[in-house]
Amino acid sequence: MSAGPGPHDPPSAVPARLWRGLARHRPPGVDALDRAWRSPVRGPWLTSVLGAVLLATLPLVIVTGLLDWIAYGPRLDQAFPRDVGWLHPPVFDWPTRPAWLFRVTQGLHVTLGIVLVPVVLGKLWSVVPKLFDWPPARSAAQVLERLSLLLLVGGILFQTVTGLLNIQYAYLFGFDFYTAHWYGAWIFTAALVTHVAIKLPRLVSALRGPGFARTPLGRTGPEPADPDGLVARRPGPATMSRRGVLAMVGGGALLLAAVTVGQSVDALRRTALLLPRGRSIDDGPTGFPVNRSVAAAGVTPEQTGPGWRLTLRAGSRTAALDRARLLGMAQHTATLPIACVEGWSTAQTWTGVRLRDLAGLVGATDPATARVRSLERAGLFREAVLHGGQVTDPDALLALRVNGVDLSPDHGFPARIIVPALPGVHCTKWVAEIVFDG
Ligand SMILES: Nc1nc2c(c(=O)[nH]1)N[C@H]1C(S)=C(S)[C@@H](COP(=O)(O)O)O[C@H]1N2
Ligand SMILES: [Mo]
Repeated sequence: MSAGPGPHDPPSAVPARLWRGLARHRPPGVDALDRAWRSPVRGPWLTSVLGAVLLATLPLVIVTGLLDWIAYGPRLDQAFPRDVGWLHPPVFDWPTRPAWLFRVTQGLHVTLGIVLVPVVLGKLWSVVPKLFDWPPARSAAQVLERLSLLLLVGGILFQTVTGLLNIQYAYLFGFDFYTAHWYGAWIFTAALVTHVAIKLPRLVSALRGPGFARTPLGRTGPEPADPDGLVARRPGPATMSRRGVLAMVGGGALLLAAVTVGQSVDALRRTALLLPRGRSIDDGPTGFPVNRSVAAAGVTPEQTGPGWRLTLRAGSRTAALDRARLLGMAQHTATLPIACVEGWSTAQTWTGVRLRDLAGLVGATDPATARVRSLERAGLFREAVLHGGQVTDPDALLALRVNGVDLSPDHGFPARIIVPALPGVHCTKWVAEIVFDG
């Protein structure tokens, strides 16, 4: 155990008289909270068990979040946010293999972010009296630590709330989600690294010490007073054992997992109760989730009717193809996922023309990029850029059919992009034009 002063002793850095004065003049609310927070299960062990779970899982949420940003294509100037200066992970061209890569990274990011909510809340509950510690400052180091805690707690709440609202398409906040979530992630990560650096030794020693995983309610009592002051000053009787608390937190996490994994696992789609898109879909060949319907996109039947042409360009060469001409070209079939950054994904079997064959039609044998334009003329989905590898992959398609039938209007008829491991947002529907560069 650490030598230094205990949590309720006067610290050496503060003049003794000032300290006594502060300690005497406790704000009324603080005393009331002290009396309210008497649970004897609070202490180093419970906090460390929950902390260890978060230490093992939160890095995965952070890394998959950063990977999602890379998948959007910062090199193609289409990652959100766009201008991040030097503050970004190493950037690379997002690969097309394995085809399920983005499905897994974004699925883990969103699903873990949801499933960990009870663990985060449990962890906050276990330390909440510390947030109202009085006197508020003992030493410069402690002030810094409390500031980092503010960023840590504020950071995880902010990231969780903005993330949850985003996947429900509830833009209740007046700022750009991507920018806020991006900078929030860095602030949270910095605070987390600081916190772990400070607390890791405590976590290890608490987990090495006596365990409470088997202690029943009848024998549940407080741990001895600890240097961090996690143990209640005046503990009351136990109403729940520590293993009961862990079972409640774990049960909550499992329950959330059970109603969430269906958004990424086709066979379990009906169990995805939290999914804002695509549970109320039919069983037909095109009855999989729709991100935005043709009506919502403002694309009209006239635009997609017999008069529709696909325009191809490379330098000064152009070609215009109708759907019959495209169907007359070599057709290729591949089972590939659509993986939306908002969390859901689904694998379907697509048939259409290889993008590299289309590039060849206008003499672009090894294009550096392809700019895909939609009939939708305004907004985010007007244009998406693919890098060379995403054009030349043998499964990179301009899909005309799905699961053996023509694309439905909502899924992008007459033609849409589908490329292995490409984020759903770039699988442009209602394609009008493809420009090959370089
Ligand atoms: N033109 C256009 N293409 C689009 C979209 C859109 O709104 N407009 N949504 C994108 C997003 S975010 C996703 S996840 C996929 C969803 O494809 P689906 O609606 O066929 O399932 O289409 C992508 N292509
Ligand atoms: Mo999406």
